[in-house]
Amino acid sequence: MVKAMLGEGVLGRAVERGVVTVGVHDLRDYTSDRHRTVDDVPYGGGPGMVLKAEPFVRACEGIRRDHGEPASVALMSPQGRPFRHAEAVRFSQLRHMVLLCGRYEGVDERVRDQLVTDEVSIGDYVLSGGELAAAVVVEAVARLVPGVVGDAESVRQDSFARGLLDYPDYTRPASLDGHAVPEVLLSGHHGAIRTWRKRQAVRRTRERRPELLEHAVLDDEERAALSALENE
Ligand code: 6GU
Repeated sequence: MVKAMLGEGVLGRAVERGVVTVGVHDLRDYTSDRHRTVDDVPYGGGPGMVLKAEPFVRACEGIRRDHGEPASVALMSPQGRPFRHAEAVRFSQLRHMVLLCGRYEGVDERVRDQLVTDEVSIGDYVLSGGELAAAVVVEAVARLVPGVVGDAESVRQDSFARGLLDYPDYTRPASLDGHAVPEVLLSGHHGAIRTWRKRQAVRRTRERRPELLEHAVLDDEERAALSALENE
């Protein structure tokens, strides 16, 4: 599933071009029993199964041997620190990192003690497995690696890079079932368009994610737009 996802789209093309490399490893390949067992019952009892530490340890040994010491070993888990743009930037600057996917109800704590340098959550909800979360992190991090996205300017303009939500976009037709595109976008007046977009971005952010404005770096026009909204 993870291999299929990472082979698609912007990331898949970047991998084909050799700009980034992604390896996917199956924990079962790092077991030594006939049934390739990756989980076991929890010591002390209780519901559910716990992922064994050994397959993680052996997998990391193999990865270290083949690719050298990773700059981060991140465990995907709902107990982790929230994954945000700042973490994506930090990870994008590492030469090599490992993402460990937890599954079932838990992971033997010695995985954290012996291997993990970062524990990462993609949001306040529970996924049965960390695989989708890992794919989310890989996608978000890879976008920030130079050369992965063709247009570097579009990455710089991305909403969380600036700390504001995006302004609304429109494309043809100019009128759809009586719903017109805002006049200013058809005006050809680039200054007026830029000002309108900044106002829209500030308005949306204030309405939907006001907490983002505490850390957003605003230019003069954006600050003016925000004061205008606050005086409405
Ligand atoms: Cl990283 N893993 C799992 N299993 N569930 C999650 C998560 C990660 N982030 C939010 N929920």
